[in-house]
Amino acid sequence: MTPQTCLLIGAPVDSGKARQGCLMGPDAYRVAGLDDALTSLGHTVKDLGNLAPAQVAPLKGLPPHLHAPEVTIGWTQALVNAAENAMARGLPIFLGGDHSLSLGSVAGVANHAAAHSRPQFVLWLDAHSDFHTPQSTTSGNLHGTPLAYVTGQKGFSDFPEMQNPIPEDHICILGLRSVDPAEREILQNSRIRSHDMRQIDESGIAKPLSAFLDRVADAGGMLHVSLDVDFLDPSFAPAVGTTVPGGATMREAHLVMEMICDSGLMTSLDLVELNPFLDERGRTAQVMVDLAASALGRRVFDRPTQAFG
Ligand code: EXY
Ligand code: MN
Ligand code: MN
Ligand code: MN
Repeated sequence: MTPQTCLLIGAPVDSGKARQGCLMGPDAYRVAGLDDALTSLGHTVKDLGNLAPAQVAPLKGLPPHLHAPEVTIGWTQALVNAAENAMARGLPIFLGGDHSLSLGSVAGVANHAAAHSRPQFVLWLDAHSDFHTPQSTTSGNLHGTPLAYVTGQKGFSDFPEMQNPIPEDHICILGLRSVDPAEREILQNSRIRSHDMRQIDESGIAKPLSAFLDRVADAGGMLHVSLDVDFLDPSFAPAVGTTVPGGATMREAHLVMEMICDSGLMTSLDLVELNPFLDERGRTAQVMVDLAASALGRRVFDRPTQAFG
């Protein structure tokens, strides 16, 4: 793995849902040793501290059931700027915070890619499709909306404009096992490559991932990886508010991250939805640090770099 300048960006976003706790996520990753784990792999690590949301005055006309929309909008503004700036300096790793941080992290990296005439791709590792709009969500939790926002779906008029929407066929979701009816309809009619746990059980996780990484490499693309704790099976990653049984095993997760590393394509990373309040002696934070390190070079044996594309 080519040594990188990894920029740790704390984004203690907790407005994407009602249950609080993700605000403690960034420091949990720091306590779990993310910096040292990456430094020991030969990377230069710069911890840029924690962001704060832009202040947004109460907005009229938003769907009344939305949870704390103005705060999430403020976070989105802060994260778009932070992501654009960070991409010019190295490989940003956004320390969540809940998945609504990805409204801004993905929008920002997409802006940077467009400014450099590079196509942006997104790998979404999640039990959920996060494809609601402010109108379709029944929970009112905006952490269930980032993929709809970044693909330019309608209904986000009060949010910062998604200037460079991600083409649907530039997105691959792995780990799905909880999709709401409103999301399922859109997903089935979209060009997003969605792979649920049944398909992964039937044909393995490497096959769809390898095909997607080939696609990114063929297009000379930049790859944003968004890792939600609930992609993993709750038996060893319980510290998340939206656990869904039947998640990826540690071996499947390691394989995904090591294939990402082999591809050399990852240019930015989200670590989201860790709620340390629900953790047992920090073990979920440790698992996420281990997986982040696996995407950046941690492994038992070096393999001949697999040619992608
Ligand atoms: N689809 C459900 C909702 O919209 O409330 C659950 C969303 C969970 C989102 C977490 C971040 O992945
Ligand atoms: Mn998610
Ligand atoms: Mn999820
Ligand atoms: Mn394209």
